[in-house]
Amino acid sequence: MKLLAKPSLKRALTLFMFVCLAYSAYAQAPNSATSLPNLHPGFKDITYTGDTLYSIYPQKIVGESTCDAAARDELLRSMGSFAKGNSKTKYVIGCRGEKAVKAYEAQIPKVSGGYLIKITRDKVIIAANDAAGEYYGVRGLLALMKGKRALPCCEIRDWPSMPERGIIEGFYGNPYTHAERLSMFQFMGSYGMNVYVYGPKDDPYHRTHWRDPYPAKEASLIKELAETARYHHVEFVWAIHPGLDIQWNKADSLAILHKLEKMYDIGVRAFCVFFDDIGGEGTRAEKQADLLNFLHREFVMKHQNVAPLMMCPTQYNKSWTRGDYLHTLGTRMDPSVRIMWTGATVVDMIERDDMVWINEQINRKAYIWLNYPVTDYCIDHLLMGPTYGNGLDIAPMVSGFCSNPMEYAEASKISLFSIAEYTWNTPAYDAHASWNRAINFMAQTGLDEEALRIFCENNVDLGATGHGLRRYGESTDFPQTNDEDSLRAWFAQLKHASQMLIESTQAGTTAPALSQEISPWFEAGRIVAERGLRILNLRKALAQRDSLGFIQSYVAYTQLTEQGRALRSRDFSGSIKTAAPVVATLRVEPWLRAEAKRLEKEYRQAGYTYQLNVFPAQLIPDGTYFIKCDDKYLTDVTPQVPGAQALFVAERDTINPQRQEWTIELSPATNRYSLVCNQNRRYLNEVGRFGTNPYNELWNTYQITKAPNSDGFLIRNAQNGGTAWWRCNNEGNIGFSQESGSFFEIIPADN
Ligand code: LOG
Repeated sequence: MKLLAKPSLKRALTLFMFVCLAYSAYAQAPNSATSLPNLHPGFKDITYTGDTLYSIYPQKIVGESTCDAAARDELLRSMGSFAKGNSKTKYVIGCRGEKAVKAYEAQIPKVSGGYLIKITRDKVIIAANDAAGEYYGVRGLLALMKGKRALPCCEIRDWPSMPERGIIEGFYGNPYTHAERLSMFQFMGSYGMNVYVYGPKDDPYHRTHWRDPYPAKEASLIKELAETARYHHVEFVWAIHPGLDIQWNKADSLAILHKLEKMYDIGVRAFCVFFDDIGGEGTRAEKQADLLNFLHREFVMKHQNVAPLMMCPTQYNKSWTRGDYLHTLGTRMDPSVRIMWTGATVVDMIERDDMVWINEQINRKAYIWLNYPVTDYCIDHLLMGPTYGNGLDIAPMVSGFCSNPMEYAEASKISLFSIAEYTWNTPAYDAHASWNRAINFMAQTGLDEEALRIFCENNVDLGATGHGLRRYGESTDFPQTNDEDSLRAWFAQLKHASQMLIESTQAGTTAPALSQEISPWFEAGRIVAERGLRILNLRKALAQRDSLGFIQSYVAYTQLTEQGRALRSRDFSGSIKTAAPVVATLRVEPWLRAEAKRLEKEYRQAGYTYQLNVFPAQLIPDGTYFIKCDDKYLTDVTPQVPGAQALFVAERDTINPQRQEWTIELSPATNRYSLVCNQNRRYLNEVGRFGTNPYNELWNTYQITKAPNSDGFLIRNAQNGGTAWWRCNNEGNIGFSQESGSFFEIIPADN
């Protein structure tokens, strides 16, 4: 921000008084329109001249009939909120090449969507690079006007950092509804996003039944989507996913061509072909490239106004790349075809090095498919935390950047808002500041902003998943200390915030779309808070030697925990995925479980016998055990070797007995058992090896159940390694079977 005039002292004083006066005029704006957007995403370049425009109301709009329709509608709609008075202010709005803005042409940013706003004491000029620029210019102007009755005279130049910015509806699960999509386009337009890739995995006409045309009703909805998107300057890209069963023959090439023709007929003008998450024949690079070339030649080139094609490759992230697949695409496929890319892994943030690598492989700028805040692989979580980790220097290296969101369209807008800011003004992006603005934006749906902030703070991490992404900044102010008062205050605050959110949902003051999506998580937040308060009561009761009070709080705690486990989201009939909402899982939930367990232990150790039956029955009490199969002992035979396998051996090790002694404990985090060898306290992981990674409860805890008709036990992997049963073979190796497991003896070692 720079000041143009360099005034003398006298002029400076006058200017100062002026600014004060003007400021008070901006500050008090009784009739400001609440529909005006926030100043977003922050202008790239603004220069103040020191003057003020006092009458915002347009006496005349030059270009009103020729300018972009959405730009005109926005402008006219919001003008009602400004005093008409005897305003003489003239507005001019136009595009490069038009007479009305000829004088400003040199200053218009030469980028699609770019614009110049010039405010003088009696004029407001929007001179844009193109129709999209007119629209964004109007949105920028309205943001500047928000809450004001006068405007500082200035010159603004603004343009997007990335050419294509948007959303890819590309998740597994319940696709968005028609209304959600329409609302999304409006949101996107407002915040400068211009691409919507339509590829919901569970739309049958996109994937499993890609050859079939949409029935008339669905087709008419898509027609409306394409039209509405266009009005908001959003390109509606329709994607087809033929890879599950495509045959590389003429008939299937034509089937795709015909489907695209049908979509063209209802108004779609941009297309994408997905080959993600498939195996077999469909994965062949040269065939995929030839198909895209065929569509480019026979479809794109033969129609007017069809955008260059896009495709999502099978090897869409670095960790999956093998052989010369990408090289084949990059050299064989027409250079106009954009190639999508999710980064170093499936779910990852994108940095400069990633872009350097991929762009070199594919001979073009990759089109980013960001798998955030999508939660189809961790559906119990909401991702409402700050969107951070993407490079601030990658804009020149991408051909586009789209975010794959959660199946909760409204809740996704916390992150999408930040993606919009990031893609519009990449170098200036500030994840935390943007997150705060996003919360402010969402609170306008009728939620208390501070309560919403607390809620979002506790819905940040997604837990351990096969994809590995973590978001560690969750519940950051949860007390590290054991201090009773601060813990109580923390849980009380979460309870209060959750209750406020629940109440505004019940009172119907919140936008129903949002509250329907996330109210089960509001409830989950309330339950976490209540459980925390009960834990503190347990502590107190124990300190006061009040066994009755202890048991009462314990029962209440258990009931609340069960209520929490019973919560469901999206469990309507026909729902593709149903979630069991969880909140604050990174730090608070493990703390609660560990405390409940610790307090139970203390209660028992203190010698109380009153109502021990309220505690969860544990099949194998925490302790040290031998684990035997076919009379052989599970043994750490190579304690020095990282990643070594544990083996079943026939002999007792009398020199290092602890190599056969296992500490078995029920993990409070997962409710499954961990197996730790007493030799050097290494955890056994799900492939029967001693991991060198730090403790990861999903990899290192097991279900142990009683084997039917036997004294033995079955051991079963829990998650990342699949759900296989342990099965030991004749050599004493741990193997895995989906069908049935071996029987294991688990014998206390201290008897
Ligand atoms: C799918 C996507 C899914 C996402 C996250 C791509 C290119 N494809 O692993 O549909 O939403 O991961 O689960 C994917 O990302 N496959």
